[in-house]
Amino acid sequence: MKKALTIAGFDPSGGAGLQADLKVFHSCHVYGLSVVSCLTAQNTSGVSSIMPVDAGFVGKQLNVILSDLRPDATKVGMLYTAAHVRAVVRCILKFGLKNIVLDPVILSSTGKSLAQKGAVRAMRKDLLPLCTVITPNLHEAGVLAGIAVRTVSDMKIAAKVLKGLGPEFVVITGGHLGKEAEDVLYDGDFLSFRGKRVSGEFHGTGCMFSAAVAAGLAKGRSVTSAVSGAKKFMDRILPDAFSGKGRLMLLGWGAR
Ligand code: PXL
Repeated sequence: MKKALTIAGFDPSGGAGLQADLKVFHSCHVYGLSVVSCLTAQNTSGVSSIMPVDAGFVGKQLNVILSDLRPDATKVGMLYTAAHVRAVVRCILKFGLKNIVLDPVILSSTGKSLAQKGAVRAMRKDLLPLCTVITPNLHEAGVLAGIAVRTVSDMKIAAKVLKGLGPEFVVITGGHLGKEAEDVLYDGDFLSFRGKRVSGEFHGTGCMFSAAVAAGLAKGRSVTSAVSGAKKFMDRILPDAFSGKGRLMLLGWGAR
């Protein structure tokens, strides 16, 4: 059985973070391991409060699980503090983890900060160079690259800057582009993935997309094939979303 690890935040709505990742892993027939970095109090309308887990305890969870089970891929989601980033970096190096997918979570879809400035700096400097693939959205790509990203040509400029920070592949997701929904993959050459644009405001799409990429890598797919598979997975689950009072929620099992 192939295994994937997620390191992410706890979302009681189950639409983002750990629980969303586990649903995707399960749905992709990959066994899910999970390490929690933060507790959040949130619902479909937004994140109300964040309680970071002590970084030493994040390290403890990682050391204990990784000294037993070896993930075939690891997805890194919400890391709130620079100490969280350092704990993850130490374990990636100590255990020689491969197939690292980073969803550089910075802001929630409703605009709450999900990473301190120091965490973003540490991500850029210490975590990006260890990543197989990073999956920022337009806003995250802009913050990490230090430029405004609004169009497909901005995405291409940002992808080059981000690749220069060390990851093997950069995928900038274009779900917020407007009419098109084009994702740009860059590893020195560009590849574009166009998906159907589904109208609506969704919760947890970035989490689920990156978890699906990690599941694909865990199953031995190439990055290009894992990204294209994850895009198809999202196209399948988006139309089945249900609504809370706020954003639309994705089921995550990908079958009607
Ligand atoms: O979608 C970004 C995200 C990631 N992880 C957690 C979250 C959110 C957004 O709310 O709560 C735990």
